[in-house]
Amino acid sequence: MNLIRFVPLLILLSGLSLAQRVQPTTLTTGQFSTVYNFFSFAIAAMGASAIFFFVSRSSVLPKYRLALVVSGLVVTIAGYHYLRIFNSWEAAYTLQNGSYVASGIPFNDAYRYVDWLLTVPLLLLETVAILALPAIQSRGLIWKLVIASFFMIALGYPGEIGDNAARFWWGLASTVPFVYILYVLWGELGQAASRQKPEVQVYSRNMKLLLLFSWGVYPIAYALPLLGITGAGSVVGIQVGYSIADVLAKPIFGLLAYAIAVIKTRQDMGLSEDEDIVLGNVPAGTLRPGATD
Ligand code: RET
Repeated sequence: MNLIRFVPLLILLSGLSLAQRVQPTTLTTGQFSTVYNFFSFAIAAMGASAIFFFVSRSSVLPKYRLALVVSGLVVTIAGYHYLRIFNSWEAAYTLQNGSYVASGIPFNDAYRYVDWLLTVPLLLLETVAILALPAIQSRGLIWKLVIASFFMIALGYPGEIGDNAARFWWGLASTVPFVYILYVLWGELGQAASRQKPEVQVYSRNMKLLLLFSWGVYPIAYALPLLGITGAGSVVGIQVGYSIADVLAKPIFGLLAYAIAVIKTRQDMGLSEDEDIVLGNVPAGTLRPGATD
C-alpha cells in the first residue's frame, strides 16, 4: 500500500513538531477575553445541562433513561475539562503593558483531547440508545465506531501541538476515521429516521444534521492555521471554534435526545400532546389530593 510509505514520514514530522512546540503568541486584551468568555460560557452550559439531564431522567420511561444518563455524564466530564482548560488559559498568559504575553506555563491542549476520548464514545452510545439503531447494536458496529473515534482523536493530537507540517499530516490521518464515522452514522441515522413515527422523524433528522454540522466544525477550527490564519488569530479561532462545536455536540445534542425521549414516552403511553406524563412509583393511597399527613 502506498499509504504505508508515509507512516515513517508522519512519525518523523510529529517528532520534529514536538521538539519545536509552537510558543503561544502575544494576545490583545480583547483576544484573551474572547477565549476566556467562551470557556466560561461552555462551563455554564455544561454544568446547567448536566443538572437538567440528570433531573429529567425521571420524566421519561426507563428504556429511554440510559440516553439521558449518558448525556448527563458527557456534559459533566466536559464541564470538568472546561474548568481545567479555563484555569490553564488563565495561567498561560500574563498581562504586561496592556497585552497578554506568554507566562511560560504552556496552555494544556491535552485536556480537550482527553475530554474527546471519553465523550465521543459516550455520544455514540447516546445516539444508538435514543434512536435504537438496530444494525449498530447487532453487528458490533458501535465498537468499530468507538475504535475509529479513538484513532480520529489520537491521530489529531500530535498535529494540534505541532507546527503546520505536523498539523497537516496528522490532520489528514485523523480525517480517515472521521470520514468513516460520518459515513456510517449518516446511513444509520437516515434509516433510523425513516423508521420513526412522523413526530419523532423531524427530531431524528435534526439530530442527524446537528451531528454532521457540529462534528464538521472541529476539523475546520483545527485547519485554521493551515488556511492562512496565523498567530493570535489562529489561537483564538481554534479555541472559540472548539468551544462552539462542543456546546452544539454535547448540551444541544443532548437536548434533542431529551426531546426524542419525551415524545417516545408519550407515544408508548398513548398520551396526546397536552396530557402530562405521570410516571409515579408512589404506592396507591400514599398521596391523596389534599392530604395533610
Ligand atoms: C481533529 C483533528 C483534525 C481532523 C479531524 C478532527 C476531528 C475531531 C472531531 C472531534 C469531535 C469531538 C466531539 C466531542 C464531543 O464531545 C481531531 C480536530 C477530523 C470530529 C464530538
